[in-house]
Amino acid sequence: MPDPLLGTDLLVTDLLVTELRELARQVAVEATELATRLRADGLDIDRKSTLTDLVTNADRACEELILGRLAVARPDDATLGEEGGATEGSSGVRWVIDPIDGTTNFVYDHPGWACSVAAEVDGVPIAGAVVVPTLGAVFTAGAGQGATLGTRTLRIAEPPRLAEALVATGFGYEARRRRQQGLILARVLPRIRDIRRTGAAAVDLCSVAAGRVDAYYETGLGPWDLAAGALIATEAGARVGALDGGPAVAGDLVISAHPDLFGELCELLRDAGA
Ligand code: LIP
Repeated sequence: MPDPLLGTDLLVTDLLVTELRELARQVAVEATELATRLRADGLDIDRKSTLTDLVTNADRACEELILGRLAVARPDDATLGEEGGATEGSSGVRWVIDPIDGTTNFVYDHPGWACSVAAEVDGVPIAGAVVVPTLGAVFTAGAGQGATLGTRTLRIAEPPRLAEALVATGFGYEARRRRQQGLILARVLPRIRDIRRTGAAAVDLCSVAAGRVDAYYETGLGPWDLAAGALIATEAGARVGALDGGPAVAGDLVISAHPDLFGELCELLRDAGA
């Protein structure tokens, strides 16, 4: 039966969202526990798109663990993982997985790396979890269910003026993109309170949801960086979208802020050349 909300053949019920949200939380927690153990044993480190785009044996092992758990729990679902895990499915649900978001932080034992797991239907995240072990933080959200940090319900506060906003951002791995991002930042920085560069998009989006920053923007994210954190921020009352106000698109400029700050930040980013 088509679902009026998503127009799919899959009926997205609150029961289904609850099941997917808890499964996302469970596998993300397990993956961060595995990552922590593997780091203690010593990592094998490789590079991907550039000299600074790292991937480790822990990234691959955690994605394998998550895919294995999902295959048992929900064998008919599709999957898409950052480290190459992609499988077709027949259920209408696709899992979007970043086994370690913030791999550079993970390699350097720097706080702020996370496991991000989302379940989506027709490209729309309906359940997700972001687990940040170095902060002891477990963020989850379900479509229409709100967002939580542990047992705390998240609801973003009224925003400050843009000039007093604390804004998170990040940078790509490719030199020319980093130069462009730096030029934009140079024009943004004088017009806001300050920036925070965490090094993991999923954590930045959860920081918007938890009021740890007032806004976030970044270009060049993968779908796995975005899926769970965008749902958590949205369910906490933030807006997540593109510079033109449309839906966020992986790879393009993604912006998240309180709805009353979103437009002003987009205008500043346009002025800055984004
Ligand atoms: C990271 C993103 C982050 C970005 C980093 C890096 P990864 O993903 O989550 O927002 O600024 O440069 O791309 O590569 O650690 O999974």
